[in-house]
Amino acid sequence: MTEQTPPLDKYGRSAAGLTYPKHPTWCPGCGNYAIWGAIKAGLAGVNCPKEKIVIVYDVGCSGNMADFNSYYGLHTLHGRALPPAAAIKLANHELKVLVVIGDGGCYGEGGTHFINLMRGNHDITILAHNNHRYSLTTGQMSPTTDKGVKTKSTPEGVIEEPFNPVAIALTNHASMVAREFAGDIPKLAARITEGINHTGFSFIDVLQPCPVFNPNQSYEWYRANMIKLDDERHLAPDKTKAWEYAMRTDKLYIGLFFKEGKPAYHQQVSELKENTLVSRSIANIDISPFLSEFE
Ligand SMILES: Cc1ncc(C[n+]2csc(CCOP(=O)(O)OP(=O)(O)O)c2C)c(N)n1
Ligand code: SF4
Repeated sequence: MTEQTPPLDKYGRSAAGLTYPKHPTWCPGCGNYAIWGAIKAGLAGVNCPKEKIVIVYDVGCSGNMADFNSYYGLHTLHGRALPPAAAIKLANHELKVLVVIGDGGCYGEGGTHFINLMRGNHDITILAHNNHRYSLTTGQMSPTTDKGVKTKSTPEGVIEEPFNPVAIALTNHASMVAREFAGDIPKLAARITEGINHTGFSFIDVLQPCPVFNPNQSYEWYRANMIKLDDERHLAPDKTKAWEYAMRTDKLYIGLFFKEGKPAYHQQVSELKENTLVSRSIANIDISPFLSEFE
């Protein structure tokens, strides 16, 4: 979709206060640039008209991508991107729905949504930008920050054990589970395409450098500490091997951990078998009996 630029003042601002042209506001070296590129490439690889794709953004540095994409989208509250994403899919199951969310929003504030939507195999794709920090709010610990790490909010080091997103996703029946690295754009783009094309809950935990608030986990650090999984070995519906690699702490394993075919949530709702909810007329629905209950 081509976006029309409105009349601008001498500072490049529109009457609505928006600045044009719109450039990313991320810090130099931020992993979000690479993930942004991978999303654009990955969605271009999906065999679906652009207007049938919706991106739901959480709040965070990652979610600020809402300002730079020309897809239909919804910028939600922190930790709350997943329920509207599932609702959009149920309202119009002809749409492809991608969620852009940080590790804080997905595994912290939105952790219960994450766990429970997986159980229903809702047909949405989750891209969790995992920089191991709450970065928009200047670098507090997040659920994935390693034990002992000193951050702004943990001056004596993190006390908790880290949240294990891949193991949690495997345990809670996600039908596609992967971890990828922001530093490999072609691989990440291909995984995003695969996730969107997969029918059911597809989850991609993306290792994302944040050079400002997590300088130790740099692009170089990740390259030295990652091992690529052999995709074919993990396509079997037997989860035992996937769990084994998800639980290992010697290295960070990346690639496809698990994938299985099973009906998605909307495919099991009889009401949705014929057509989409949005295609139905509401002209003759009388809601006054329901409203009268509140009088
Ligand atoms: C319910 C709620 N809690 C906290 C905040 C404040 N807040 C906004 S963004 C943010 C951190 C975002 O971290 P993350 O989700 O990891 O995304 P990142 O900025 O790292 O991409 C926080 C704590 C909020 N807006 N709403
Ligand atoms: S604070 Fe970190 S995550 Fe946020 S834009 Fe800067 S480098 Fe990226």
